[in-house]
Amino acid sequence: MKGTVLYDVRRKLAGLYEKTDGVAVLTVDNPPVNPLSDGVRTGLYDALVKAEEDPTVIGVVLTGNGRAFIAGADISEFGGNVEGISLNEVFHKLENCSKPVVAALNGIALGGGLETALCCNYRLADKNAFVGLPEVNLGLLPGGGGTQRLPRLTGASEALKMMLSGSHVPAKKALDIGIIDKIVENVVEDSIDFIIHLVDLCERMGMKFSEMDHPKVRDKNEKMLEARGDDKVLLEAQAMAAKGRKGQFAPGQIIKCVESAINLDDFDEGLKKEGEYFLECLLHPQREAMIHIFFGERAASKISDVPKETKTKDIKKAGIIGSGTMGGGIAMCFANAGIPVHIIDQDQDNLTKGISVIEKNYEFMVGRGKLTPEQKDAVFGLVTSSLDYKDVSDCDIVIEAVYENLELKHEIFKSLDEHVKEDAILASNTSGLDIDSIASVTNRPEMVVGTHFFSPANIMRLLEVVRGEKTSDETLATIMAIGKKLKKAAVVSLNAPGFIGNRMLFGYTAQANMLLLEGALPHQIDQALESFGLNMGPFRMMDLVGLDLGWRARKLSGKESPLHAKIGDELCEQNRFGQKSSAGYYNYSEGSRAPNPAPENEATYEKISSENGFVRRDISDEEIVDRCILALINEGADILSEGVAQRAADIDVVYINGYGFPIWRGGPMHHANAMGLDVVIEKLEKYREITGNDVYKPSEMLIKLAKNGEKLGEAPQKEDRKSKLGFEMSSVANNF
Ligand code: 3H9
Repeated sequence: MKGTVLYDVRRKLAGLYEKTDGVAVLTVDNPPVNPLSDGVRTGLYDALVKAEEDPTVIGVVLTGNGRAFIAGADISEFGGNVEGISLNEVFHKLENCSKPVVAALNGIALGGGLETALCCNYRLADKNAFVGLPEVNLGLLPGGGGTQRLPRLTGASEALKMMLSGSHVPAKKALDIGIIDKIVENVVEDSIDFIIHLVDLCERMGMKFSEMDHPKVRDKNEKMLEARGDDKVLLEAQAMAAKGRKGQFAPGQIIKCVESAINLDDFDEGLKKEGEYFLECLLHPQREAMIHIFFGERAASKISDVPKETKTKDIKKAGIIGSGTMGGGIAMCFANAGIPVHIIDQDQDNLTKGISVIEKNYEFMVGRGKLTPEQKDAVFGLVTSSLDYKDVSDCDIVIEAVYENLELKHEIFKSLDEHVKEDAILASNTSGLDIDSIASVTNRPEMVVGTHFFSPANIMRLLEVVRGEKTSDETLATIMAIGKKLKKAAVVSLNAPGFIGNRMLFGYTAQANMLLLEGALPHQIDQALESFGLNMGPFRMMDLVGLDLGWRARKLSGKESPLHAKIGDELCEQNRFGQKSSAGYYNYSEGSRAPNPAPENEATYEKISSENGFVRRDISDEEIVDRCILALINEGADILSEGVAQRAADIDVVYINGYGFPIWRGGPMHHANAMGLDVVIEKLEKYREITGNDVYKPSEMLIKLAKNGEKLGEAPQKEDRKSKLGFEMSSVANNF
């Protein structure tokens, strides 16, 4: 029988433990994932004292209730006053327990959870358990001894890879690299037996059990001594951090900790160093920004006016219309989540091509060791295809992913409504068309929704969920649940032009283009914004997307180019469409995506500037960053005040996961809060005066919040959150 230590976050429940065959079994129970909240720490500490004091207890088994062993420190406690017993006091008690302690890893063991296990003498795991030190994703380092203990088990190189990537390591691999001792069938029972077996062993050897030595990770020095004097591992780690975690503070701190583990003779000195470096992370603004996104992503899945208990549909099979880049990528998302998916195209050649791209993507993953050939066969086997709409009739959701043409989408949705079973959801991957108009051609508008995936859909995490006027709660709740299953960061937007992301992007790229017109050059603007932390500057991005999209749309409509689009349109007249024509704002060599300067464009810039009355001037990097980022913030504030986004953090989640905004700045809205809204307004006014551009007219919401000393947070409550917001049919993307 399993014993229990019951502690919840609010310390409502008293601690207790139970004994089985002389073994104290302590079960952490802090649902849903057992973080080490104040009450858990106190409970664990008290239970260890009790087990030590009880002469009938021979050893301790520590496990977790539910799907987690322990998911780490309680993230919500960071940045506040931590009460009660500290984690490191608990770890000290655990490591120095006078009786052997076995960590019975029943499930998730992350961060402080794995660090807890590393303080135990033995680690047994269920085959489905996984471990990891993902603190880096929160702007932190493993501050419970993880940076000192993990390298002692795995070696510095493997430990650094784990800590810098924050990856989850499955039990089998954890066994192979030395983190756990054994994978077992019934983790708690087998851990109890393990202790009893140790007693037997002692008896057979004529030894007293109380005198038996049990291994401690802190004493394993061989791997640290081996690494001493060899800088290669640390240099590799620095290169890894520079590549994958550009601009982040915590990775460098992690490397310094491991350097201490390698070079210091005294384990406790290493722990002390870790404590100092951890504190620096804790106090760093990046920690607050990244934790804001951790909770922001989880909050985004909760829709304020959709009851928590809304029932969701079970999605057993998905259909995709269109086998192009988006359709193929979306199909992969479903297959990767283990959901069978059927793709329809109207053209056999397109379909064959699309399916072979999917297969190649999976083969590429096999080549990189991300999938075994068997796994590839299994996952690719979930993808089927045909030319007939009848073949998606049994799907629970069908997602249309064809090019952006409203008439075509109307036709497709009419067909889907006819062929697909009555209770299935019909979704459109539109990036800017009116979902209500699409829904209106069906007999089930309440089951129509926008699911805007980002390219490449199998890699990008953002899923913008567009809520139509009639979209039902059940449809929305189902899409949010499926988003989680597909491992997406799903965010709800009302059906309004540009939704959340593209509307903000429009203001941002327009300002980058204005800066070009006023005198800055594309590479200067790109470099300034990339130094700020964006993955890719706006001109590299526009070259990647293609300058011709907006230009063609404007030509078709006979509209004159707006000021900000004049230079781009002129480049298109010269057949400079971006990467696709090897020339745009930059030049590209055959087969390469690396941008090279294009000095031949400068005469065009001069000409267009002067034709439009601009005297080109030197523009500082500070002005570039300020103007582009302020345009994002101001538009974001309007989006929030209109209720298009539910909360400021949703906008941050969109911009980080879909548009390459640096996570360590917490997104544009968090960045605005961190700057101070009064400073934001001051700067907006300043640039409004310099440019005469109303883009910088501070949003009413910003003014109001700043006046009250408040921050961007929840959208104001609206009586009808679903109300339609004047939808212009032109896609915002056409305005680039
Ligand atoms: C650390 O350990 C520092 C130490 O080294 C040193 C200190 C000195 N705390 O994600 P889900 C909540 S840093 C508090 O939807 P899933 C989460 O907010 C920590 N709350 O489930 C959500 O709440 P709600 C290192 C937490 O199954 C609910 O649990 N550890 C924590 O998709 C369900 O979460 C990590 O970074 C926490 N530690 O994924 C692990 N974890 O329902 C962070 C979760 O109100 N956690 N919650 O929205 C995760 O990666 C995922 O949550 C996990 C489960 C994989 C565990």
